[in-house]
Formats: sequence, C-alpha cells, structure tokens
Amino acid sequence: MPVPASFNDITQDPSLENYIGWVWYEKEVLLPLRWLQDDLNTRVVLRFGSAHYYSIVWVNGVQVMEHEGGHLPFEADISSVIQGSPGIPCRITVALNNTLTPHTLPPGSIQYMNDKTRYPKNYFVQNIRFDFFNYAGIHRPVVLYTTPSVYIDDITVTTTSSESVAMVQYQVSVVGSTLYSLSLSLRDQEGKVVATGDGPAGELKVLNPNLWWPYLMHENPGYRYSLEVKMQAQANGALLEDVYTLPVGIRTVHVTSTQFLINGRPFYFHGVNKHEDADIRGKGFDWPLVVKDFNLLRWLGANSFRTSHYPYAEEIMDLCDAYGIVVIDECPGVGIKMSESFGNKSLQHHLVVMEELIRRDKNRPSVVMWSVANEPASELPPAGYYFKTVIAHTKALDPSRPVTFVTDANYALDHGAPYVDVICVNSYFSWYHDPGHLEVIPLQLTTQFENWYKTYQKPIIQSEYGADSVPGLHSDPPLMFSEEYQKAMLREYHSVFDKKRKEYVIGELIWNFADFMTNQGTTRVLGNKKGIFTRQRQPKSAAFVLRERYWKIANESSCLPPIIKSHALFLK
Ligand code: GCB
Repeated sequence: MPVPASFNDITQDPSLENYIGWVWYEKEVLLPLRWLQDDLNTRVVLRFGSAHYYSIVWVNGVQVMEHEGGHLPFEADISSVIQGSPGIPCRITVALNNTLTPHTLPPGSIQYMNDKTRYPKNYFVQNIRFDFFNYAGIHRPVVLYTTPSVYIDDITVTTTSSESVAMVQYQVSVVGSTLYSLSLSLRDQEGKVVATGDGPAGELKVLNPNLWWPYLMHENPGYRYSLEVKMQAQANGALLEDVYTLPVGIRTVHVTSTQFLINGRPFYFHGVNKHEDADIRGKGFDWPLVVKDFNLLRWLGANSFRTSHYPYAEEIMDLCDAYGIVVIDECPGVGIKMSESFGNKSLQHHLVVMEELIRRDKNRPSVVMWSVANEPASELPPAGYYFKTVIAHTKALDPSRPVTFVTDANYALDHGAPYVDVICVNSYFSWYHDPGHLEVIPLQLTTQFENWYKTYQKPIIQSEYGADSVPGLHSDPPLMFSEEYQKAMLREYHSVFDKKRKEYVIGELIWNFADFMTNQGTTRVLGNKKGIFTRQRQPKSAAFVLRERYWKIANESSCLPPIIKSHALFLK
C-alpha cells in the first residue's frame, strides 16, 4: 500500500473500498549508522503527518505511540528503541482503525443488522453524518528526523503593528535541560537582519515592517520574515545546538460588528470550500494536485478558503502562507448530530483536538479564524454548554484569533451562536429547500441575513451555498443538475451578497471548489457534484461566472494598486 494515500481506491478489491476496522502497515528502513549508535545526544523522532483515525505504532516490536483522530500530526521519540542495534533494519509497524464512534471527531456509529432474513451474520454498517467519503489510511508523509537531546520543542509567535512599527512577540520552549541559551534573529526577504533577541520570551521590534497581506490586496502578498531561533546547551560533556527557522508573517486581525479587518483594512472573503479529495489517492497527500489547486485558486481570483471539514496538510497551509490565501481553519468537528456526541467524553476529546490544531497552525499568518465545527445539531440544548466550552478553550489557547463554527440551524434556536465572533451560515435555497425554485433565493437569503444580524449584530459569512451540476449537462431554461442551473443559482445569491456586503456580510465561500467523493446514495452521482471544477480539476461553466465576480470584487477595492488591476486584466 503506498504512503501517503487512502487505501480505499487503490486495489480492485471492493471489500477494501468500504472496509471498516483494523488495517496494518509495516515497513523496514535502514537508518544512518550514526543514529543507531549509543548516542545520548541524538534524539530520533518518528512523525506522521496524519493517519485515519486511531493509530498504534511499534518500532522493532516495541509500542512507541498511539493517537486518536485523523488530519493532525503525531510523533514519538524512538531513540531508546533503535539505539544499540547497528546493522539491523528498523521495523515500523502501524495498526490503524477507521471506526467512528459517537465520541470520535468526526463522530459516527456502528449499526449491526441483526435481521438474519435480510443480512448475513455479523453484518454491520458504519453510519456517518457527514457528506464526504470516509477515506482512511496513512494520508500524509511519514518522516524520521533527529534533534539534539536538548531541543527546541515549540515556538509561539504573535504580531502587532502600526504602519511604521511592528512588534513580534515570541515564546520558545526548550526540552531536555534547564541550562541553555537562546538567541533569535529576524531576517527580511533580502536576508538582512532586522531585529535580534535572546531568552525564552521577548519582543522584537521591526521598523517600517513589510506586512503580510492577502492575495489581491497588495502587490506583494504573503510577505514572510524568517525567524531563526538558535539554542545552545551543554549536555553529557558536549555542546549541543538546535536551530529552527520559522517563517513569520506580520499581520493583525480584528472583528467589528460589521467588518473583518486584516491590518486594519476591511477584508471580504471571496473564496471557496475545499476537500482533500481526488481520484485514486482519496485523501492522500499529492504535490501535483495541491499545486494545481493553488493555480486554480489564483486563476479564480479566490483570496480565501475554509478547510472544510478538517485540518488540511501542513504543506497546503505553507502555500497559503506563501501566496497570501486566507484560511478559516476548521477542526474535524463535522457531523456532530447525535445527542451522545455532546457529552463530556466527546467534549474532552474536542478540546484535545483543538489543542493539537492550534499547536500545529498557531504561527500561520494565513490562518485568520478557527472554526470548531461544521453544521452540528446546535439547536439541541446541550450544544450551548458544549460550544461555550470549546470556544472558550480555543480562545484561551489563542487569544489572537476570532473563533466561529459553521451553522445551518435556525437563527432563533442556535445555542452555539452566542459564543462565536463571526456568524458563518450555510444555506441551500432552491436546492435542498424549494428545489428548482431559483426565484425564492432573493427573499429567503435576505431574510436569512437580516434575522441573523438582528439577533447578534455580528458580521456574517455565507460559508456554503451551491448546487450540483453534472458537467456537460445543459438545459435552458435551467433545470437542476445542469450547468446552467448552477450558474443561475450563483447569480441569484450574488445579487443579495452585493446588497448585504455594503452592510455586514463579510464573505462568500462557494460549496464546493471541486466535485468530491461521498458515500453512495440516491442524491449522489459518483459523489457530490457541487464543484465549480470537476474532480479532475476542469472548469464547469460556473467557474467562469465566479472568476469574473471575484476579480471584479478585488478590483473594486480601492486599496488595490494598479499592478494587480493589470494582472486581473491580463488574466481575463
Ligand atoms: C452541507 C455540508 C457539506 C455538504 C453540502 C451538500 O451543508 O456542510 O458537507 O457536502 O451541504 O452538498 O450537501
């Protein structure tokens, strides 16, 4: 089985496609001899970018870690297991279980079909309440790396700025000794040192900073400085040195009752929702696919996306930082529908997942907001305490970013909405509601926005809207599932967005960037077809409508310099 990849679509075996339960991976690797000698000063780490969902890992038959949940990295120090055995290959064994229960994230449930007249013995199905295929496997790269035994374990950076001066606050945690020294230097993109510091916490002052700007908001988006953190320590008679270089984008984020401000300027999210999903590889990380998607985002004039409905690969997030694509970073809290999933056990796990996500992505300038869930049953009374707790925990871990969750509940019944900073609402007027009736959109969408705003006086993002279209299916007048219907639906929504974005609507994210695989069902034709691109990343007619709109919105923004306008013209 290749790594990284989902195992489901790789073979011709249909039982593997829908397999639920334990799978085993094993690989022998030859390690550098230096790592295997008894060396108290070298720490060897085995790291998984992600694996779905519950993993137990052994090295040479010794259990070194277990981890619950996909989409996020986990690692273990394996030095003591491998050292002292030069010449012997290192055997890495992984047992992976993709079963979802009411207490996992996302939640699910196993249903045994006990009617012996209808199902074979021990027949069961995995029920899920989310709309994407439950791909499993080792989805992201697995690496072995070393550090000295005293090492930089974590760095946290936050930034504040005015036009002429910025402050970069840092905190560094070192593990392995209390006797160490730390020195820091911040370099600009020309390699010039612009500030220096020392010690585990402090502040660096940057005069005339180059701010990190979103794509299409500045001629040089995604500007990042390099923060070099150097640690030195004496251990076991040797001088140990660990150096880590962190890209740092200087930018601020603020939310008012009607606006989302990046570096003090109003930011309008014109973007997409995505999935990690493609033919054959499923949710497996794939560089060509990722780079293609970024080229499509830039072609589209999209300045943002939401990581619906789980954290994406770190490599994707690196590109967002570099290209200035703004991210609403969502945890795998999708399909939280059963009342059992609002209990203490689920809540504790949700808090841990937020800790893991924030630890991974806290220093990313592209991440401007955390989303703790998608379309939970937030009308259930326990959702109030649940989301109050998850959001408070998220804010305590990271006071620098707003927090939201994405709702499709009725504005008057939603128990979680009081705790969010931005209202993110999904609606499918003329699709799931009043199917085929495009004419209801203006009234229903206007009412939706007005109800939410009247209740909360918080800015609103239309975090999903869309319609399925089967590429190549045409119909005039537009009928559902045709490319024309998808386009017409977009236009109806857009006319309302254009009115409301003058007031408090701060963004629109189409559902979805590309077609994606789902469970089989009577409403799914080889998956969900709400993509504006096909699963193979070819544009449907709707992609051109959106492209024209996004570039127009970007150009209307008065702060855009001429260079971007000409870029836009050139692209058209
Ligand atoms: C939604 C969900 C998304 C689905 C989409 C749809 O509200 O958040 O995961 O894929 O609707 O197409 O039904």
